[in-house]
Amino acid sequence: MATSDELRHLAHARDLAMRGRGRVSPNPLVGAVVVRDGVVVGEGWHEGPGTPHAEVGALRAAGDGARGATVICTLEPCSHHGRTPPCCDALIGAGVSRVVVGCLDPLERDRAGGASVLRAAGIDVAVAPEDEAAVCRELNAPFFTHAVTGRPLVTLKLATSLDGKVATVSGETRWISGPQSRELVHRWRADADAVAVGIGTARADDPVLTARGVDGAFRQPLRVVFDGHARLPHRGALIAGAREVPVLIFAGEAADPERVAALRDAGAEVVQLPGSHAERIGHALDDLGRRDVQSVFLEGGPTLAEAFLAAGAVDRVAWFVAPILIGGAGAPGALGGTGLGPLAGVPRLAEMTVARVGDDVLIAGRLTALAAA
Ligand code: AOF
Ligand code: ZN
Repeated sequence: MATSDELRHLAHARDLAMRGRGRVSPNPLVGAVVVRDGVVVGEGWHEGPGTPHAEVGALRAAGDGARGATVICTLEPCSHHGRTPPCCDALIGAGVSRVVVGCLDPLERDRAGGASVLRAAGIDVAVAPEDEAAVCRELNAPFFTHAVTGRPLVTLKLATSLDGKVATVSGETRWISGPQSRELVHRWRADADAVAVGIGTARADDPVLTARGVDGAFRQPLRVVFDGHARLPHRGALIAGAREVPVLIFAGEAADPERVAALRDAGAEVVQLPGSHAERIGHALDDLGRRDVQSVFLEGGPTLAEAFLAAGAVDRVAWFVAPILIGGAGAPGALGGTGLGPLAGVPRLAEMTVARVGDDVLIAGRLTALAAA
């Protein structure tokens, strides 16, 4: 059993883990503290692939203070040689007497198992209670989703007027949500491994899809366009910067070979996928998962958003509602397509949260009973 003091240190270790935000993928965000006689003698967090793990950083900071101490870490210590040596060896070598683990690592199931290795070495190991473990897993929701399913976690972001529109009748889209919401969206882009849009939005808005105005170091997300017929304009903002921030286009097999070749010449990667629109979404997520893309931030438009929902491919929704009324039967709503089925079967948000962001309202939640399930 972890003590209440240890759980307090675990919360601090989660804060430390967040210092790696936006740059650790495909590794998890991890924080660790070394505590001796109730006093923190070392702190560590993971900075990114190839750099020391959080536990090793904390042990180094503690030096001799680690002998006989308790180490509290947000994720089960690793037992394997990856890009860096096993943390278990480091913990055993440092002579720690107790390790409190925030949550188990799904990847350790195929390894020796960090908790068992430590126990076998005579170290007392406690795993945090389920409610705390859930908070630790949430810190790395994309890492967990990818580890378990091989696919990225997909978050659908939408911004609509109060009457559910994403554009006026004349096609104006800028801006529906307010500046604070847009700032938050840039933070989320920086956190994501990939940002995706459909060809309709790419053509209508000519978006850049990079993260801008975000504090601290982060990596730009891969920019993904679902473009069945390879119609992305060569002179658009996405292609203009494709040699600096990569652009990946998912097209259908029937896309015009000349257009595909021209997009490749312009610096984009084009992957042609077989099957229907819905099947291609599944193939694209498999492809992204194989590239270690653990999170996709899906920014619309209405056709792609509905297709993802219809394919059961959305894990989370973040919906900004701005206090404006657009009106007009011809003004597009947030979701296009042919609809998500009878009311009894439509997707519904679970674990919903509602927050005020500037003048907007942000409704977020998880999708459980998916339409295609
Ligand atoms: C991290 N940082 O602080 C911890 C991790 O290739 P490697 O050696 O960096 O190993 C990566 C794996 O190690 C990762 O997938 C996770 O299972 C485990 N723990 N990883 O990057 C850390 N503690
Ligand atoms: Zn490790």
